[in-house]
Amino acid sequence: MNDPDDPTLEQLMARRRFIRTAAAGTVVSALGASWLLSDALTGEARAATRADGRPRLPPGQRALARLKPMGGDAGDPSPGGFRLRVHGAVERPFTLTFQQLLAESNVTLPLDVHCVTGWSVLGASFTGLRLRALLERAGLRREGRYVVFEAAHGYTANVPLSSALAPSVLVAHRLDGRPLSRAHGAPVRAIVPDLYFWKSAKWLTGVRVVTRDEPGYWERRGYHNRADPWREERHA
Ligand SMILES: Nc1nc2c(c(=O)[nH]1)N[C@H]1C(S)=C(S)[C@@H](COP(=O)(O)O)O[C@H]1N2
Ligand SMILES: [Mo]
Repeated sequence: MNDPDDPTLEQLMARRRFIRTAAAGTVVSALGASWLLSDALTGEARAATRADGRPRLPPGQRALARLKPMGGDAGDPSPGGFRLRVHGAVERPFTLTFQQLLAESNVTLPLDVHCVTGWSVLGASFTGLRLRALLERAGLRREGRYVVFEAAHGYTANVPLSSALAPSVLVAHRLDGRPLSRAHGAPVRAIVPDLYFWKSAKWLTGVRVVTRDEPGYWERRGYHNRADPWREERHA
């Protein structure tokens, strides 16, 4: 008998083949069972380790194949109406149009996102520019401590400057090669992959550097101020 915790090489190979096929969508469309894909992705993610040594899947999360639209008060999705203000504790505040943001976009990165409700998507492809580049262009003042993302209808999210400057933090306008859909924040959203997903403001209108912390929309409603998924900082 095979010990289920000690699979044979053939079983491992079969499992890998299954995951590949499932990830390609064939098993899912054939069976119409996305939970099967989620099980496979979750199993694979649990075994994986990030370059920084942390597990690929934070505790209490399961992997989904694609982002779930989580709602929110949508803003104007038209690129023509878009403006992004970079302001606050910076030397040279400025405003970008969508065309200017496109012109400065220079990265497409596979990023993992982790929703506090328990789902994660691993390696979603986001296109945009690094927040760090925008902040460098604006010139951070020494007293800056936090970034507040400002979004349509008053939604905000606060992120410590040290996290906001990470090279994986993006101002993004494409997901998996296509323009962001309205549900996912069109035309532009923030992506802060290493904090719970509520920090990733959709329908982004501003990036404000502040000298004192300003808890955002969810942080004022009982969610954790820091939101580290590996410490399960879900609620305050
Ligand atoms: N402007 C704005 N951004 C937001 C929200 C929101 O309500 N308004 N919800 C947040 C929450 S709670 C989550 S989990 C993610 C969901 O992003 P998604 O709908 O693209 O999956 O967006 C975050 N960004
Ligand atoms: Mo959320």
